Amino acid sequence: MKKLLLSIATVMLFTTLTACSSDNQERDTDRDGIPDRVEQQHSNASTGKHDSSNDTITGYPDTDQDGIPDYLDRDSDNDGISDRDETAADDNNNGIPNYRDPN
Ligand SMILES: [Ca+2]
Ligand SMILES: [Ca+2]
Ligand SMILES: [Ca+2]
Ligand SMILES: [Ca+2]
Repeated sequence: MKKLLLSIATVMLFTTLTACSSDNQERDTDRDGIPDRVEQQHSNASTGKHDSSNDTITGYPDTDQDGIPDYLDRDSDNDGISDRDETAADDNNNGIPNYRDPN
């Protein structure tokens, strides 16, 4: 429950911060270099790996299921490497962008 409240607080904080931003075109709330519009989309649906429980409070993908959606999570796959360093490229061509692919 604490975790959920923390997540809600985080989302509210970011929502407030982004509301002050005038750049709605290429918003990057967590400033990891990957636009929100990319992180808010589910990856290749056929993998079925992302947000399979669909229980995130925002409905956005939460790859590591820590309660923080990818677009607010600086390490979306929780492999210890920041999204900024991993980027949205797909080095191993498995249909999952690097920032969501802990392998
Ligand atoms: Ca981002
Ligand atoms: Ca997460
Ligand atoms: Ca992220
Ligand atoms: Ca990562």
